[in-house]
Amino acid sequence: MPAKTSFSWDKARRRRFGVWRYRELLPINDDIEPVTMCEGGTPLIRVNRAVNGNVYVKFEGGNPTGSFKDRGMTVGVTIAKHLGVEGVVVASTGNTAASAAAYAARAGLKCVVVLPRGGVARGKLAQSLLHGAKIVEVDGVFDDALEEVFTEAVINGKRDLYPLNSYNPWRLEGQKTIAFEIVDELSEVPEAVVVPVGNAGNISAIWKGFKELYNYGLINKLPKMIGVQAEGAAPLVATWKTGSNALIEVEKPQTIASAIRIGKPVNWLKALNAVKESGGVFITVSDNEILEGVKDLARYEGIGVEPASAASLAGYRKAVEMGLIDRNGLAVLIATGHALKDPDTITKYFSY
Ligand code: AN7
Repeated sequence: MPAKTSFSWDKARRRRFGVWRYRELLPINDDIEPVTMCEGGTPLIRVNRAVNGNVYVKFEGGNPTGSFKDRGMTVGVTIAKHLGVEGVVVASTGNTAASAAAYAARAGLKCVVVLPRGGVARGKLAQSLLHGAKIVEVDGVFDDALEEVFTEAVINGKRDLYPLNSYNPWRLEGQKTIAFEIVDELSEVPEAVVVPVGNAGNISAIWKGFKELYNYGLINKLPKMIGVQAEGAAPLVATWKTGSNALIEVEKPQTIASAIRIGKPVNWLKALNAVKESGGVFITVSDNEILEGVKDLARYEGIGVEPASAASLAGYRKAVEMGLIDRNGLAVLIATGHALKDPDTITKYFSY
């Protein structure tokens, strides 16, 4: 019997799902074989009830390990494998670790994850264990863990371990595909893209994606980038308010959203530039507003996100209230990670 459709489910076609559909816009030679799990291609879901307005959620919880980190990790681990290193190392508040552990496993590379002791949500820790990463815990917060990786892997030159934190440009190359998908799916450029900000890699990467489309003449306008931080972990908001280009660090960042409990964001300068250039803004939201966001996405929309991700809904509401973005304008909220990442916070605050 001849096939009824013209689809050819060959290897090449499957490899070109999600992030790798945009291979021409990634600076990677065609002869390099990607380490991929078909990440990206995540749902863009119309918001019906959580807010009035023309709003979509880009649900990055739909990625293979449940967060947007997979977009960067597929590219980063592809490069690591190509370089022939023995393994990879990351400092992480949890999602980067989970993603690195999974992609390293797939590539046959070792993986070391450096985590702030007691500061990582249980689902993420479980994923790192599941995929066989070596876990090193550091007393302190994420920023201390990152310093450890930077000192060991970069300064002391442990060349067998390739550092994959978001100062690694390959990660950002993968994450910029969020912008490509938004434009592809909506066939227009939103007025605002709202992004929870921790280390500030994602907001920088998404802006890079939009800028590339603009520079290639594929779009003729750009969105405002709205960066949202938790009140107790808001170095970029503090810096934004001064109007200067000197980062105001937060020594002891605190928020219920452990993913973005970061006081010294490594991509701070890129992110400041992205928000400024786009005509956007950095704003804070409280932990209560974040929890309201989690609840409303879950109960009005059926979308389960971890706390950090709900900062985008909380931030959108605030930005509209403050008149920073148009209530009727098209907006996309980046929901960065899945609810299952952080079962403890959910059972604590949504108990029966
Ligand atoms: C769910 O995993 O930094 O501003 O080590 O997990 O690009 O850092 C996670 C960050 C937002 C912030 N939402 O993104 C890590 C880590 C979720 C996250 C962010 C993170 P960036």
